[in-house]
Amino acid sequence: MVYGSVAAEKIQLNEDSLWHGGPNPGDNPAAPAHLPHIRSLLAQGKQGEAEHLARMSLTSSPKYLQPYQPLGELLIWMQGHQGTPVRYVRELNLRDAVASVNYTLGQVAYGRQYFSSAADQVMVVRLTAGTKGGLTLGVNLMRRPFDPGTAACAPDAILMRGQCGPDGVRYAVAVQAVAEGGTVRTSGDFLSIEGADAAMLLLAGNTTFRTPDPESLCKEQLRRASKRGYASLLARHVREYSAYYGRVELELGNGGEYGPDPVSLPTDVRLRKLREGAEDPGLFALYFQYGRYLLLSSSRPGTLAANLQGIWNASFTPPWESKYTINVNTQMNYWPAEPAGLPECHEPLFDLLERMLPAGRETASRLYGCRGFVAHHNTDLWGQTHVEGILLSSSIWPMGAAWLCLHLWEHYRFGLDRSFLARRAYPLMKEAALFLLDYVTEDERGRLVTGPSLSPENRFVRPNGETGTLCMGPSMDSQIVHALWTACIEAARTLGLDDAFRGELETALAKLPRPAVGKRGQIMEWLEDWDEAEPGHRHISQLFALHPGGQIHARRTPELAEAARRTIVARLAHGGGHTGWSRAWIVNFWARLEEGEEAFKHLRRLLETSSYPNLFDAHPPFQIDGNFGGAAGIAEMLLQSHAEELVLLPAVPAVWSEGRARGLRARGGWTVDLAWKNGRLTEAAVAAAYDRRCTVRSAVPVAIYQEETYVSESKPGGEAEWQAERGRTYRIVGSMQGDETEREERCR
Ligand code: FUC
Repeated sequence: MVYGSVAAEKIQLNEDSLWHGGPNPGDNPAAPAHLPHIRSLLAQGKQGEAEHLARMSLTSSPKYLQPYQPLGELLIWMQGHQGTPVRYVRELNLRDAVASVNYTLGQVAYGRQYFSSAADQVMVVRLTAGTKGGLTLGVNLMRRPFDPGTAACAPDAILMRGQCGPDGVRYAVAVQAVAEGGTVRTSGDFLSIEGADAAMLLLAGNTTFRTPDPESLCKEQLRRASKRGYASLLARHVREYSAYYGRVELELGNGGEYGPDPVSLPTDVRLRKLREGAEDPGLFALYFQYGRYLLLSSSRPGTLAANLQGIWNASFTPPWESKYTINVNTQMNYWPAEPAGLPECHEPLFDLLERMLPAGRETASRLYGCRGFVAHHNTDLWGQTHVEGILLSSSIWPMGAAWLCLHLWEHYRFGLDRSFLARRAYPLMKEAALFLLDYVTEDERGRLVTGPSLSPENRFVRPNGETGTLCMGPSMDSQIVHALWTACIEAARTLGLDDAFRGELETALAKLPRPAVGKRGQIMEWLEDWDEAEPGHRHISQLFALHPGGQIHARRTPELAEAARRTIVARLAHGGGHTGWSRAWIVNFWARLEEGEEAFKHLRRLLETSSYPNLFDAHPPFQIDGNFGGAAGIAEMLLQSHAEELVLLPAVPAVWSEGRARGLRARGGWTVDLAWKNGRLTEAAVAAAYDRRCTVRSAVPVAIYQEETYVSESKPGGEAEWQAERGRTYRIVGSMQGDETEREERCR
């Protein structure tokens, strides 16, 4: 995090494995003895008694997860920097992931560039001055509390080390200075650069989570990087990063991510104008690409999964410990990974699942006497799975692993990589499905229900006026179980495995409660048509089936879609959507309902009311999930593929009347480009990665060509279909019927 101050620069540091303390499991041993009784109390409506017993026998206190913490701060003290700077610009270039600060002070132009290189595993800061020998500065590391401190570790380098809590990871962070002209020396725990023309600072940080000797690794990384020199480090960083970033382009109306005029219209001004009512379609392209930048920066193969603040946490006691909240937040972080062309960024989440598996098996067996893999609403660096905390509104919810496992399935659906399905996805999905098979019980109507569980993190009002949290068969649970069992059945069939298990799942699936419509025309949040104690609640868990699930579909299940619409409207009427992530989820809901204007209204509100000037999402406070949920929502407005067909421009608002997207991904191995004008699709391209049937739907009739050869066209009022061949790209041309100007323009 680059603060950009002129005289005393502060760079706030994170290393993703720096979590306080160690694992601290807390499966309550009393659970199995009381589980049947809790279930029967809930079935009898004895809410208070059930909740008391559940608290005593399922939660454990006080075993909170430990927080994720910052690595410290790098401080740069500029000598002789007095007076007011002019021509100050601080920027982040999303296309090459380089931040910079430029200003002029006393007639001298100063510049700084900053980047973190995945290629070389160091952070690089380069400082330049417009006069020869014009740079004199001091550098030090702000100590974390309880650190033994920093010391010189070479004539041109300092090193800080410590331990993150009594049984926590040990860490080291080292900084080396390289000057062009001038001199470098250490003094106490400072680095001093004197009379240089330009200078480079290299920083490396490591913990014992990945290496037994973080100190040596830091020194080795610095040694290699300093041998390369700045130009080579920059070129390697840009090449590595832009190979991912450059896969997708998006232009909306007045521009791409740089907007019409990025210099005279900085982001804070664009946000302010938006709040004042201006239209700025390019700002949403920026928000989308910013989400991709953030995911690329916080979640790459080999890193840890992005937590509540990604890797941008500045606090030692961060909100909700900056951990992995897996009743929506962590999942939301990964919604854009596949559609926005960054499937590799999904991998750390799969690593997390694999880390959770051993604990998840133990919790399943100790707490519930079940086989398979369970996790509750929170996890951390260590992959803990126990019921965390004693807050009933969130804690006793055994669906975390199941929902996360659906991400494995989504990764497969997009890329169709069979070996991934066989090796990584299916084994984990199967364990989570197995847990649920053992865990569900049959109610008096023969339905298979989860429980004791809850609808995150809402409360209901029973007909006798009693409020409660714990219940049997909350709707979201049934929807997640449905999605996971269905996915497992399909995966097993694809892999030609586990016939008997598949049969068991099929039988059980038939007894699962389906999304149901309640007395207010809403999707019921619980198995019974209870009222919500908090009707404007930020979680809208009962609409999992609409997004990210697929049981509710805009056109195929119109009654449920209508009930979903009412559910959102009712939540909003009571103040819903007040957190950034909740607003972002609402964007995705409306996009799935193919309501572009509604989706846009809430996307706009996400920027207007739930974004900081640097576009970070505001819960408030800062939480990264809304950035990712918002970016995913934009992708969902442009292209959908959750129901075995590609829907082109399903929810594009009138203010994005013109636009162009390149490189979006769709389930089935398709890569899609789109262009539209006057709100209507003009042309699209679908690249096939497999020999496969393709179905395309769009509001305007289309004709399909392969090079110049006609392939197919839309059936009247419906979709177009054809047999695609792997490696070929199909051109989809929107009909120009009724639009004379457009026809003329395109003929020209
Ligand atoms: C859940 C949400 C909160 C917050 C927290 C991290 O508890 O209900 O709004 O996002 O996670």
